[in-house]
Amino acid sequence: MARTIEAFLNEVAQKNPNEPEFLQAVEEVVETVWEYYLEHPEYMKSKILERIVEPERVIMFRVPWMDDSGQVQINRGYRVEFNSALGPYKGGLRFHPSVTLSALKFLGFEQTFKNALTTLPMGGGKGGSDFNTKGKSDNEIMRFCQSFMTELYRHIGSNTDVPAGDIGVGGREIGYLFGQYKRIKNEFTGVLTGKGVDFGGSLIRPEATGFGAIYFVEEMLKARQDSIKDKTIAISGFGNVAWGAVKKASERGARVVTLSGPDGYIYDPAGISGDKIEYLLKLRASNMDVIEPYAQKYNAEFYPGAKPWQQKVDIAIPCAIQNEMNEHDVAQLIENGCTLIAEASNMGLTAEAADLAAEKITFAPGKAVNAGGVAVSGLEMSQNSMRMYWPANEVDHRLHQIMENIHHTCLKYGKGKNGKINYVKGANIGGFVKVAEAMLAQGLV
Ligand code: 2IT
Repeated sequence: MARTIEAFLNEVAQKNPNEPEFLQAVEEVVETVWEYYLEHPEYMKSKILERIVEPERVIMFRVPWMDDSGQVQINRGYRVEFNSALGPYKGGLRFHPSVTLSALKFLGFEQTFKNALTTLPMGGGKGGSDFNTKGKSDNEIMRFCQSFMTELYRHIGSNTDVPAGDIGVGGREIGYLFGQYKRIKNEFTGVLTGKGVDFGGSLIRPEATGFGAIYFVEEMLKARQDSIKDKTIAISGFGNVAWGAVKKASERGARVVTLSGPDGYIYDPAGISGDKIEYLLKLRASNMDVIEPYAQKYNAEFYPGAKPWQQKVDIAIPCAIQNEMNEHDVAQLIENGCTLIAEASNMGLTAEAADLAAEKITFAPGKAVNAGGVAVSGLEMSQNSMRMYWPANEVDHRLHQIMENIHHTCLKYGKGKNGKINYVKGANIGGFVKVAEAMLAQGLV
């Protein structure tokens, strides 16, 4: 058995070459739970940590499809079934050119602890493809989704593995994936979440990740006798997470002044509210993956090739993709007076950036901040099992309670003697304990 954390991490690094994102995620978790691990000989004896970093199953497959000009295209599909100690594998599908085995292993690993934090019965998994939705027609996206599901269907099921959306996979893609699953299996079941509300989807699921992130930020502010009202916020991305976060933040009286895309970012000092928020949905549906049209339409400033972290704001909420904020960005935000960073993207901060933010200001990690999305997916699974729908206010109320609860868990395991809350430690230990206890009880499997 590895005796030191260095030896343990070295072994993981050797076993998983060329997987930098996965190792980054493992290091962050192991560094914060190591002490707790050493204090629990029963975990060590059963090699819980050694087992928890090994996915239960990895599926990789070919996804052939034909584009509109009749050319054959080949992508790679994946499903990483990471951990089923707490329930069926659960986590999104990401369609993005940056998708690799390393990226999906990091996401599946994070998902395991995030799902544990929600307290709902869900294991951890993640999947997707290096398919780039940018510039694709609706028909091409449909054919791709059908081909992807033609292989994936045999590995998933409402009690086995329940995928959902992530970057590049929204309501439209989930609809096509669901249709193909239903056709092949001749079964109408809750095998995917994020479905349209007419065929089993939950109200509030599209809003859930962003709403949950703002509910969590409100808890963080409350813990220091502050509130979100009148705060200026920088947000990155313009997809589903950013949309929900802007919507809830503006409803709560905060002013969101930035959004970003791969082309740069927009600065809208008047604040993004009302019609401007719904315009994001149109931008997303266009498949162009650019934010510049927002600046033209609403007369905002556009900064090509730059990141929104150069603006002066009170709060920053990265909502785009992993490692989108580095330590220079964090230093600049702090210099401009920012006092809180909440990661709504999964591992949105580099390891150095996260360390700096946690040391100097208030920082909370993605697995706590963005857990609202998968939490409402869990509620969608419950509604599907019961074959009924809950009204929006009921789902929203449950989401709010879950986010408050996750904040409590962070306090329980992360509050230091000096009163400072280490949210990374709190979230990691909180999630780890739940998964570890279940694994211990289920024997050597
Ligand atoms: O990263 C995430 O938590 C998600 N993409 C949502 C996963 C889900 O199953 O709803």
